Amino acid sequence: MTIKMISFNKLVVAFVAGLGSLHAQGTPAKIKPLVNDLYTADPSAHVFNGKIYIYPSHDIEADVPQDDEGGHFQMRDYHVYSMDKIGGKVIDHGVALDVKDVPWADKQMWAPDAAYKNGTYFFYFPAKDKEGVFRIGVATSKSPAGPFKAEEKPIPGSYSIDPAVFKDTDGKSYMYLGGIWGGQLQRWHTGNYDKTLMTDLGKGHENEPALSAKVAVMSNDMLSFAEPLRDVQILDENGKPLLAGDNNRRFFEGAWLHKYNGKYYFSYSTGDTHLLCYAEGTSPYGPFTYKGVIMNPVEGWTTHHSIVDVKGKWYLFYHDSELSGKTHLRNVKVRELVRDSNGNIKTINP
Ligand code: FUB
Repeated sequence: MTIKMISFNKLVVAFVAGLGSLHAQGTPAKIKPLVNDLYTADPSAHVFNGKIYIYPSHDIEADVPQDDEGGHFQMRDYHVYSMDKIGGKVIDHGVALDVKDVPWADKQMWAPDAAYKNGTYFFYFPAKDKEGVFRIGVATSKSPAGPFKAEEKPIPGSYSIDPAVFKDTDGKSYMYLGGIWGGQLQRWHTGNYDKTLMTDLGKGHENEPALSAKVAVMSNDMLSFAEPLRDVQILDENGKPLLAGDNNRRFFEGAWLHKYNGKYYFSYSTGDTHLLCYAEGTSPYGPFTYKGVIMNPVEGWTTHHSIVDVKGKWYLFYHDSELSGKTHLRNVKVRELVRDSNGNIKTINP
């Protein structure tokens, strides 16, 4: 697949959002990529000032061979996209942040997220520092579209990947983060960085509790954690922690939190089993009880999602590899999220 670059002056208009039509689950509907002129992945979507903003990774071909550590994901910058409505025109606001403008970062600008507080937009992103350790950075702007200016240092005490910030109805913001294998979460298992832990806890640990995503409430200025990171526990139907060997249900990466009808929904990717799953709880800290699959595997190795309320309807943003057929060159998509009358999310078969 060749990709065609279309650029106008300041704003680059991406192709019209290809939604096909948003049929209810079970009805075959062709969901088209939202952006066709760049490869995009890991879409974190938010509604700011009545507009939908998408904060994705920008996939590139760097000719680095594929490995279990995600060495082939060598992203160097971010673009921000916006739409007036689902199905509307997708506007590319250009480069919002480049690795060369982040003093502490070396490479691999992975899945980002954004938040707003008191007139400032905050852009959170993981990148490897000069020692090859993933940290979470923060950059700020007065516009949701950027460009963003990075802080000199990563967030103190941060590690691993995939930051996702949830603002609760009481105004408190929480950051969820973590990813195993290439995301290095397992290397922090003992509290200190252990380079020898490559993918997860390893053989012989299958019956131990699975590694957990982490969460911390953000400081008032949104630039640091107000407390040490805590485990996000996911329990099974008997109230027992999911086990490391439970690959179809345990957390791998790509955490997201949303609140619906007063309940907290923690959702995530199971990585090597390619599912998007969710668990439900009564506090943003958890514990969360495993509920089910949001989406079955897409084309490609990973998927990574966000869930957002757009004028009372809920949508799932995610990615697959339709445009390239290659696992590291992905494209973002959106489709409606459907629930039953108890709030349970209906499984999507992409
Ligand atoms: O895009 C790089 C990594 O792949 C993300 O950080 C993960 O969530 C996975 O989508």
